[in-house]
Amino acid sequence: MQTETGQKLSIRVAGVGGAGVKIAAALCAAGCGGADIAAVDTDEASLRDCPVENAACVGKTATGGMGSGGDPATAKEAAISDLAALKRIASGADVFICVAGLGGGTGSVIAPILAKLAAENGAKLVISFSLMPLSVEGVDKSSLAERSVRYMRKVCDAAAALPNDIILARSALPVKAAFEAANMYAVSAIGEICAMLLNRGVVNIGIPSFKKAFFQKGLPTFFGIGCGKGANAVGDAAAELASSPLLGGGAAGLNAESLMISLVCGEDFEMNKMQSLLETVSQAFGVRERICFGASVDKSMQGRIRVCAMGLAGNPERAPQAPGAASKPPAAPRATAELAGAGKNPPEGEESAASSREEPKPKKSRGFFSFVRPKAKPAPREPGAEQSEFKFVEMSEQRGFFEDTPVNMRKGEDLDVPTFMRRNIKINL
Ligand SMILES: Nc1nc2c(ncn2[C@@H]2O[C@H](COP(=O)(O)OP(=O)(O)OP(=O)(O)O)[C@@H](O)[C@H]2O)c(=O)[nH]1
Ligand SMILES: [Mg+2]
Repeated sequence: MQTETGQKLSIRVAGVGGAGVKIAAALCAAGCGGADIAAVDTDEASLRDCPVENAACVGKTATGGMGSGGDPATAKEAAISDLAALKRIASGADVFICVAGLGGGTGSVIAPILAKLAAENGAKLVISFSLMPLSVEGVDKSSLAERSVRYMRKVCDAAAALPNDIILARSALPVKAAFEAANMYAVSAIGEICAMLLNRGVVNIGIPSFKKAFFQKGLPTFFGIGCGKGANAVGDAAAELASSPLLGGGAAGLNAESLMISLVCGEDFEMNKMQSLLETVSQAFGVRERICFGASVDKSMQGRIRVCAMGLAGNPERAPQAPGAASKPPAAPRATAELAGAGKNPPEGEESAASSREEPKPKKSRGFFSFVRPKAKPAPREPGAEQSEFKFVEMSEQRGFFEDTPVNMRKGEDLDVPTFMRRNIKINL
């Protein structure tokens, strides 16, 4: 595919932090044809094991080359000290795709910084894929991850959050294999986006169509996948997609505002079935406009189809992580035509028992990415002293490090303000 100026479209995928670097290595191994892969970390050892040539270890002075140790303030210091290296990675591509596991310091902080730098330095399309931490990893990580993903939504055209909780769904695979299998969701999704944009499909999606589907920044981006085979391939794939746990609770409740459908099918897949698939999927998501569609043929998919849906959710309450929705792990992803051709299909996901987990208690916001270190404990209260109602600081004063982003307003409500504050809900304990 070419840009408006007739130049070949360039795509760079940057893996950031431990998980991101592993995904970059997997993309490299799979051959994400035509896209240029880069890796960024604060941990030298993680990059040493990675075959990606375009790699940058940033912030050695701040971290000693040993990672941020889960500390966003250290990761921010690392980013600031090596801004030129980050700018180099973020510049020079028409499409910039950033992928990271969130919850640690490096991915949560440096991935959004890279996305912002890319948007400011000529990328026409900026997309992010974030793997959200397991809820058992604790509220600190999930709260940092959610702030990071909210920031991504503001700077990226599309910012998808793939919840490890749901993907891994108490998998019985060995830990390394389970993480690798989870990484293949990101590899698969990125591979398909690259295939669509780089003109290797039957029906291709260019940057303008992509932008039409992702017409507004700030809304949650959803991503789901469904597979089908045999006579009822269309019905099965559409049903699996519509109930994909990756969507965090079914297609209908998303109130989707837009939809990008990507189909990979065998050479035998018929036109009328393709039309029926499009109808069924767009009905399931309740979208009639802002739909874009891409399709590619993969010889190894004879009799089978795989359909991915990505779009903007109109329902702001649909969190990127939906604990409890993980009754069943999502359909195992298959790599793109090229990835599959390279024999790099991911391992099959396995069934697991329903897992009901306690939702972590939401943490009080300390402002968006402000990285304020916890204050010393307050002096004990005088016996009998009355406890007054805690007054939250105005949200406009809480935007912290990324305060330069526009306020995320929708239907008169600032979506960065937690619902209970926006709607003045008081919780009686
Ligand atoms: N799916 C998947 N998730 C991972 C993997 N490794 C880590 N994670 C998740 O990603 C989160 C962040 O981990 P890392 O990527 O190692 O953290 P980092 O960005 O390197 O941050 P620091 O090491 O703290 O500087 C973790 O809390 C895990 O939930 C992986 O290989 N696959
Ligand atoms: Mg790390």
